[in-house]
Amino acid sequence: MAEARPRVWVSQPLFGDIVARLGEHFELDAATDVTIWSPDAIADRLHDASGALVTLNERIGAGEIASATALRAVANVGVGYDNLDVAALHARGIVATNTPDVLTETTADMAFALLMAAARRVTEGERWLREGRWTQWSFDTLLGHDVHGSTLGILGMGRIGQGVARRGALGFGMRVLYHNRSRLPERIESNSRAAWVDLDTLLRAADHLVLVLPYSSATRHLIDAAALAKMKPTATLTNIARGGLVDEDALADALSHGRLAAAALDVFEGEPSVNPRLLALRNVVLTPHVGSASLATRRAMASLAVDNLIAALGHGPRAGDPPTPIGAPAAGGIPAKR
Ligand code: 8YV
Repeated sequence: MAEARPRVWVSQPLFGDIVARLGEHFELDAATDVTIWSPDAIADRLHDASGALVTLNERIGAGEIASATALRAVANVGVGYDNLDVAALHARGIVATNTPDVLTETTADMAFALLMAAARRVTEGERWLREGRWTQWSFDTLLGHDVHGSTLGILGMGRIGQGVARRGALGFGMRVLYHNRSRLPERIESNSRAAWVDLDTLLRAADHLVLVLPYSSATRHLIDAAALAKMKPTATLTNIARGGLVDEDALADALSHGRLAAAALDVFEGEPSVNPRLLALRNVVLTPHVGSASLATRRAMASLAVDNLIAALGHGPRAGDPPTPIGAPAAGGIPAKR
């Protein structure tokens, strides 16, 4: 009798032709519909699985893997992996992987789209027009704030942050400041045309602040009322990283009292729920976590995750050597991102 093939679980529908590559090596248990998985349901799917390919929707921690005795690899589709308890996975000898690099430029593009939409009031203007409120052209309609020649502040200067920096410096003649747990090597600073400053200086100096750092208990609500109070009232805040970095109530206060000009948010603390106070404000651009959502990039992410899983489970040309494993979790501070 042929030996049963190892089973892998794919938590959400991805691209069928890419997921099918897993079927060459494993028995596939792939979701065919977008599914909200409870912790118990995740534990159930992992129970006799050798590998899992998951998205940010699925939290994989000690509880979910407790009875998954065959589990050897978890491949996350995404560069951020705050949904994985990496320490718990590593403690069990389970390989964890993510999808860096392939989404860098697409996500940096989106950061700029959001920054510009907030600064120049693009979505606010569109809503105003659609509401039929444009009855006559006037000189002071929807005055925004300039992007070109302004100061760009980047919090979290990993690969995506560097992409945002290059766009700002080369495309828009911006002065680029960044803050990161550690200062980057001079070569990277000079390629990104960016100068390191402390967090306080970054908050005070930025005309447009972009958050591109990982979320963890150390960075939760890093942008709180005190941080927002340091920002210029004419500044904008763009978040393409994780919603929990920002205290959304404090942000809503600042936006509604004119202490911050505008914000652009692609990510939310309780997503897909959005804080109703943010929904009610005009000076905030809201998008549904689509930073990496170009067709080519989402295909590249799915493909890299599949390569990682195949390799981590000992198959394919890189058997035993997945292309992008996640290392040991970083300790404290503001980690470099992505
Ligand atoms: C992904 C993201 O779409 O990569 C990330 O960290 O937030 C997004 O690009 C998401 O993680 C899909 O799981």
